[in-house]
Amino acid sequence: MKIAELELRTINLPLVRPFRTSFGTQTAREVLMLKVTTGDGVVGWSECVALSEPVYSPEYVAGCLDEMKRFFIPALLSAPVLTVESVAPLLAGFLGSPMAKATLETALLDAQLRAENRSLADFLGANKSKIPCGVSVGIAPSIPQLIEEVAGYIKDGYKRIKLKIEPGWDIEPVAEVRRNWPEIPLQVDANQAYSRSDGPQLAKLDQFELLLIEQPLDEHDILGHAQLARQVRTPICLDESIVSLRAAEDALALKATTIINIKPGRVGGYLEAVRIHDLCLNEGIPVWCGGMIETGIGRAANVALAALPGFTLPGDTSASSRFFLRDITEPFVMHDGFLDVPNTVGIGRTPDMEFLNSITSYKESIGP
Ligand code: NPG
Repeated sequence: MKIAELELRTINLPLVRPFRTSFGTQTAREVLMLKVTTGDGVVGWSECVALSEPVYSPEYVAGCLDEMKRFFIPALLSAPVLTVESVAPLLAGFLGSPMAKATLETALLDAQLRAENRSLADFLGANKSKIPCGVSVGIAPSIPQLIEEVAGYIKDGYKRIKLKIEPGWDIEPVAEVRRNWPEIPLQVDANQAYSRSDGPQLAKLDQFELLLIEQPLDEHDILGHAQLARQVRTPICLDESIVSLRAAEDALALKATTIINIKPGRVGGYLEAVRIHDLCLNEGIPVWCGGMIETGIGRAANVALAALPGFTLPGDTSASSRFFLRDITEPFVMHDGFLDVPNTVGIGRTPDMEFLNSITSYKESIGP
């Protein structure tokens, strides 16, 4: 594949309601978007899942933009042969930055699949035409407000609720949600907010029959998660810690996790995401697809991934309306708690250019 042009842009989309987690409150989503045009004139799109600030992971929008322009794009443009499979090896000498690297690989993948007239779902090995949806619920200003928000999502049809927790906002909100909905599949996400000594506190969650506790401890604390897993009955699920296939292998071997949240951006792209899926399928480890408040571009690709056979738990693959009044693509609309897996070419979505241009804060084209 030859690249004729790469276009980078940042956009700003307001959220329908503030989204509070243990790492801060998001009121709008700044997204770094990439459009690639091949020598044959085929266009591919992707988005970078990094946030504006390095609070979820070390990556952030302006940093990703700089690395892409300074190092990654020149390396790809000067490669004698460029394929989707060669992106990761070509960039391997630059350390870290899986989200920026995934952005480049995914736009090329979209373009390549469009050229081959093939869908991403088919390419990845999906075996479902629709996927059940979960929803992630932020830390609320009060318990009654939390219950009201959750009630809305249950009415919308969501099949699983994930509550964000942190020290001081854990047992009580979980107990209240469980009391109101005794049967709903429920899980919690701490985004690294607890420490090794919090085992007894987290064990109090066992009474609520949760599906899992996600990333309670620091992303580097694999040993701590393994120790915690012996103190709580609820399964531990790692998110931030799983940055590669190797990280997944290590965490499983050390019994630090028994369920894995797969986010393609966090692991360097869809090819690595499928490798982690395959490993987990082989080892009988359930996986689910995480979300990073993606627009329809990133969501489309995640929905295709979530249709692979090992994704046996509902993901954070909510409808466009969960976060946005207006999405930049044809919106993802839930029917009876399910989203249809795109089955047209590439990722199956393209941006509405007029709307995209109207929310663009920066744009730059780079050619060979
Ligand atoms: O449904 O897109 C979604 C959001 C799900 O809670 C969610 N994501 O820690 O997993 C997370 C969290 C997140 C959001 C992380 C934005 C990073 C950025």
